[in-house]
Amino acid sequence: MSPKLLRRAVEALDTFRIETPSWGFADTGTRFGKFFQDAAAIDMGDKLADAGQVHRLTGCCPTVAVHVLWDFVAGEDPRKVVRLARQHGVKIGAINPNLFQDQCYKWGSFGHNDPAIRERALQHCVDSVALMKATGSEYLSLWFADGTNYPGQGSIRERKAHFTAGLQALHKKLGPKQTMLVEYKPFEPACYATDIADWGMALLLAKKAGKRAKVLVDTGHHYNAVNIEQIVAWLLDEDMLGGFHFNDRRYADDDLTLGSIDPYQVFRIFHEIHFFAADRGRMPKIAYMVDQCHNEKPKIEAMLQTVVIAQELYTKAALVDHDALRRAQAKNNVIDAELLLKKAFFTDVAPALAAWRKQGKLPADPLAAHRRSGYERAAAADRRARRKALGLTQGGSFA
Ligand code: PSV
Ligand code: MN
Repeated sequence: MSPKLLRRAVEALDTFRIETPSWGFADTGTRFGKFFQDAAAIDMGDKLADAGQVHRLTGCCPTVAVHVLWDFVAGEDPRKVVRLARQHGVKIGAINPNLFQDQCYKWGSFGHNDPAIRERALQHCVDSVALMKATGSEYLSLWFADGTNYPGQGSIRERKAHFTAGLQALHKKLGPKQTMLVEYKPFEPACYATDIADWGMALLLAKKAGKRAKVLVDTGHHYNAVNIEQIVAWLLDEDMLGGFHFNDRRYADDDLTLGSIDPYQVFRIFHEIHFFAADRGRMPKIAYMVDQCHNEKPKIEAMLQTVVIAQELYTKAALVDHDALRRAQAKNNVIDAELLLKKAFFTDVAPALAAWRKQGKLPADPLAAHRRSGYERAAAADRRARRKALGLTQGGSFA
């Protein structure tokens, strides 16, 4: 790697931060069941300790996304969680309200036909904005499970109107430094019509809600063959890309570790961001977050794998020669244009990562350092004993 490229790669690494999700450290499963892990987090203290371990080893995960109902105890001072995070060397990141778990949401939350339920959902989000203030979080991350299962079940236009009104009302509650992210997903749990099914719907609703609403792209929330980087480029161009939930999938929203199936797609997403930044002379503000379940892999190892591959792919994408790409595009030189992307994708960025880690006094290999540290063994022993004492059978967790 030439010194010039190395510098460029290290600069890219300097600016890249990715948020881990609290729920990625606890036991998760499929709708058919859960397989438990002894070292999985039981409570918020464990989740933050695990997130702290990931940040200590990688140096690029200073914040942790939290899910309101899973991570905060009702009636308890949220600053307790802030202090706990600080103890573990991390901060609270995106606040995720939960509008899908309670029985009242059987027919929807913001899209429900009963105004009382819509009001309740809105109030939960307003309470979540207060949590943002208490925890110093910048992002309110909204995902709605709302939708219908059968044709004719609900008025699609009426539900759209409810969403528009609800998001506008919520937007009014945001402070000047707070952003709300609107996530879309075409399927699950609704089997017929999800209310915010794709990026177009999310974009429209966010635009109608107000200036501080942006779209969140969860890479798993697309049908196979959808060109995600094109969506990213369009959202960037509209100044409407707020953040990502990164994961990989072979079929649907499989929540596999990032880049395990298609690293080139992640590279192409990052390329669109770097290319946009080069054209505009500024890097857009984007919340990079992980949203994964990794049911079979050890939780922290899976998170480390994802974070490291994200760093690698972000760095590779920063190495595309934009001037040469513009020239190739101007001449409709398809082969050279494509080869420029491939060249960057196949560049070995290990020397850049090594230099960046050395400069930050980080371990050269985060996964190996984690394995050597004995953290996993100690966590498993401690959590096994605590589960026993708490009467939690089979490694169950509170999340
Ligand atoms: C829904 O599938 C989703 O992607 C939303 O972001 C939720 O908050 C998260 O997963 C919960 O695991
Ligand atoms: Mn998500």
